[in-house]
Amino acid sequence: MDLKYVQTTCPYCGTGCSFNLVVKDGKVVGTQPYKRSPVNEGKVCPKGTYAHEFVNSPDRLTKPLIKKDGKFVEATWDEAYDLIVQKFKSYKPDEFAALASARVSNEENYLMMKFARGVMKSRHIDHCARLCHASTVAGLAASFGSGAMTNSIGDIAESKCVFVIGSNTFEQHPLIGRKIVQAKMNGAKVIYADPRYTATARQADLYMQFVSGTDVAILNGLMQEIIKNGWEDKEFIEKRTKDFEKLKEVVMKEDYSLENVSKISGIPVDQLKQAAEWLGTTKPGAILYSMGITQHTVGVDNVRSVANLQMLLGNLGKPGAGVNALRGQNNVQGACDMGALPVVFTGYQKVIDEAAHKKFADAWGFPDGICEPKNGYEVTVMMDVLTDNPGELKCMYIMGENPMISDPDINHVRHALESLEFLVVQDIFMTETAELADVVLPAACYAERDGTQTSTERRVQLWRKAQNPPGEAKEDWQIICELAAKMGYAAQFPYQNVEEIFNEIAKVTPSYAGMTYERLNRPEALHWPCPTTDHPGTPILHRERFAHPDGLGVFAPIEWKPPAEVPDAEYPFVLTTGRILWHWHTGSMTRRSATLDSEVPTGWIEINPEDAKALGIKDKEMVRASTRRGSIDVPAKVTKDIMKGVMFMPFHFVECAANVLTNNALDPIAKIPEFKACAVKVEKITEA
Ligand SMILES: Nc1nc2c(c(=O)[nH]1)N[C@H]1C(S)=C(S)[C@@H](COP(=O)(O)OP(=O)(O)OC[C@H]3O[C@@H](n4cnc5c(=O)[nH]c(N)nc54)[C@H](O)[C@@H]3O)O[C@H]1N2
Ligand SMILES: Nc1nc2c(c(=O)[nH]1)N[C@H]1C(S)=C(S)[C@@H](COP(=O)(O)OP(=O)(O)OC[C@H]3O[C@@H](n4cnc5c(=O)[nH]c(N)nc54)[C@H](O)[C@@H]3O)O[C@H]1N2
Ligand code: SF4
Ligand SMILES: [Mo]
Repeated sequence: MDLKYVQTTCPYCGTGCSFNLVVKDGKVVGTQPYKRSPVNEGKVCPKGTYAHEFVNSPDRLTKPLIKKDGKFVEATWDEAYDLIVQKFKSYKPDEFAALASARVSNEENYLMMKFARGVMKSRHIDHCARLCHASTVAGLAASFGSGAMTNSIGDIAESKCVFVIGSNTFEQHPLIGRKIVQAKMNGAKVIYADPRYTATARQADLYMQFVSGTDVAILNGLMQEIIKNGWEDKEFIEKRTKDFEKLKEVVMKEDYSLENVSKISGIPVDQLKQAAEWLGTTKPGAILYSMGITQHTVGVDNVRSVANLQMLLGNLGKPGAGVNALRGQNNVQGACDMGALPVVFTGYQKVIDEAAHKKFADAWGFPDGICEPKNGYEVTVMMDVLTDNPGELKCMYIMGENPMISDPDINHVRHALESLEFLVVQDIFMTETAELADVVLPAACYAERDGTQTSTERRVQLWRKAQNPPGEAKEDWQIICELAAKMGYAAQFPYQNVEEIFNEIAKVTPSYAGMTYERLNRPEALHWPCPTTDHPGTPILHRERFAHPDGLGVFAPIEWKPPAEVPDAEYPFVLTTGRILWHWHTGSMTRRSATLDSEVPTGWIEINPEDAKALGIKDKEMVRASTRRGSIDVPAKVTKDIMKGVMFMPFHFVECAANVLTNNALDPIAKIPEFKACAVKVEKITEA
């Protein structure tokens, strides 16, 4: 049999595993281990194993679609482009907004950013990092001067004390979970804090269960105990940081005594004591965190508290240590690096910085200039502007995002998107968001193109084309280039292939400046910053100094604040939401993957047995869950894994969509919504 093997990088999570795609008769038919990847050494999780299954789904979009009289009709590319160009040209710059995508390559995110700012001259570009690690990007930049994961994945195995908080690593980053096991086998202590007893909790030496939304209190309490025992790293604090006294003033308050923290969080005092002792006396220690920390109205506060703890312990700039913010999507790190954010160009060069603005305007050479040097709207703010300030935003171009399932308060999102005059959605499937579009453009998927993506550990790796796209679908970068040309900017988008785009990125982005496709084409690829073509890349950040101009890390005094919405008589429980091993976000890919879908065919709400008993609810019974935003019917899962008073829902399933319920209250700095805590009630469904 004639089989071809094409090595590529996994299109799901930010771990950045590699595998081979098996190609038969020009079609992808399977995956096979690629053993030389230093990230996953030939292992993959179930999503990687079945990453071929959605590729040739009969549901793939194959032709452009134009909505006529409320129905989609097939169109030629020229018809679709002509309509889009006519509409796009009719709007003022800031009436247009673009959403880039953590699912597509660096090259494509860069082009979308250039399209929004250069062709449309709009300030408004963002993507799903807003819903994800926006708190990290802002919080770590304030503490360390750089908003990225500080250490590398392999390095976690070197740690002597691994503290995982608000990350269900074994389900959401399984091949990073493997490094926690390796650390454990090397004698490390593993501490885990999460409102749910998850797959990750099973691996922990100490598991602390607590009420969602109490992280700052817990972290402050741990810091107080560490300082009381003299376990802080005095030399590190003295030489490498500033504002320690300000931190001390807050964390040493009686409010954060272990007794008080125990009352707020529900964690027994002896467990907090044990955690503080291990953290304080077992070095080096690594912290791993993800959405449990970031998705709050106090997301930035949470992140800064994590940074405070690691600076206090001197756990930065060395192997086995670090603040490891586990980035979610395959290329969310890259989409941020490429400037698909409303405040920065590539490499976090600020839009409002005149020199940076001039640099990009000059490099791109648009004869009629680019967007103003002003910050644009975040995706969550775009939705609010659409509903609250009609007529300000009129047109959106969404590439590879599905906000109708993934954004908070879906009824609000529907209202927002329906109030647009013109919406273009570019996806690989007809999603709930695409249903609302005026024009839908069919894109190629990861297996159908070359390009680069940047994993959570800042490792820039190659995708390699294994088959042709279905029907008339095109690669995202080609679509953007063709549209730009039709808009009159062919000269600014002259690329023949993705490598040429990458070379332009390297020219304007200091942290990618030393990278070329040739250098990336090896199993270990390169970690940014990689400033020159002879630079080996940087697996560990902040070794000698932090990225602030004075080189110092900054402690922040943070007080605990409760979530925006807390339980009351009407909505007596805390609802938290998240993911499961077998599914991916809005399900567009995993629910079209026969194996993954058959493992877990629908959603549920987790309820503690005591709460279920009080509500008269039995396991697997359909119940009605309601918040101030809406109501859904969903099967109950009665389980001791969830704490009394708290309920959990995965958000992958359209038929019981958690985001009908969630609160779109935002962190004031990061503008991330509070997916991880709102107030809910659950009732038995009584037949009318
Ligand atoms: N299988 C799978 N893997 C994925 C994804 C997926 O959809 N499916 N998505 C990817 C993406 S984009 C991301 S961002 C990552 C996310 O990865 P994770 O952050 O690990 O995933 P979540 O399930 O959102 O949340 C993690 C944990 O936070 C806990 N939690 C809830 N409330 C709180 C709280 O108040 N404080 C704390 N400390 N914890 C709390 C939840 O119980 C949950 O176990 O996963 C990536 N990997
Ligand atoms: N309640 C709740 N809601 C959440 C979260 C939570 O924890 N709780 N987490 C949030 C987080 S962290 C995230 S990252 C977001 C994710 O939110 P989204 O990014 O909206 O979710 P995805 O399902 O990953 O959507 C990606 C879209 O890209 C499409 N796609 C895939 N590959 C390609 C491609 O190559 N080209 C194009 N053009 N399209 C492609 C897919 O079909 C899909 O429609 O969800 C957020 N929403
Ligand atoms: S851990 Fe993440 S990158 Fe690795 S195979 Fe699984 S989904 Fe893909
Ligand atoms: Mo995410």
